[in-house]
Amino acid sequence: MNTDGLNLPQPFVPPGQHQLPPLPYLYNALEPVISARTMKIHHDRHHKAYVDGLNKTELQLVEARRSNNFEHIRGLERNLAFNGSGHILHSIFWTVMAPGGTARPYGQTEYQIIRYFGSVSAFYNQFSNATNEVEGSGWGVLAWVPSFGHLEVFTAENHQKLTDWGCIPVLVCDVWEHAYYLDYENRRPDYIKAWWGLVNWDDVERRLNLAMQAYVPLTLHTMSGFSEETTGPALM
Ligand code: MN3
Repeated sequence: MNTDGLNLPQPFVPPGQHQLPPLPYLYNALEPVISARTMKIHHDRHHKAYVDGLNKTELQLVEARRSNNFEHIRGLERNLAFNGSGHILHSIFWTVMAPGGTARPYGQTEYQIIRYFGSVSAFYNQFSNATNEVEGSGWGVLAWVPSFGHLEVFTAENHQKLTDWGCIPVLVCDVWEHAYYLDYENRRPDYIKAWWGLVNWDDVERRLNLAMQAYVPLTLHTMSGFSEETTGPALM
């Protein structure tokens, strides 16, 4: 499908063509909260491994389709979700942090947080506790849920488990041990508490405004704003 001219925020990525995005700051920019050593290993090795794994899996799936050999499909689908989610969450993770952070949520983010969670502090407390309680390796995630029209806090085990389909992450906190162990050893709560000071709410605000343009309707016939003139044949 030719999507030229639609100004999509993300271009079509052919199978096996994902690239590791560069960090938007120097390795040592987030010190003392996150050390340069942790950032370098985390970005250059861990994130890169997910990009490489995603590309490899997509190319293996190209070959499986070409040869019509789906003997290994179960593992390939698992690797697809694991590595794809790892690539997406890490890419978001780097940009929702900035040296010194920005003070607090504002604008649409603040409005939607208060609207759903009741207060900014109630959201902070849920996010911090949920993220601290992730069993093993995973993430704390603030996501826009288009189907429900509100924000929600999720935890992701590994990268891909325990989410609602269609939700769009706008703020993520990596609590795999590789994200904090060199700096905090096993003190995950201390890392999370310090991590809040790095959150770049400008980026969260931009991500939320983009996410709120998405539609994952529960039922199509109740959607407003879509008419036959714009959608063609009547929706079923
Ligand atoms: Mn990580």
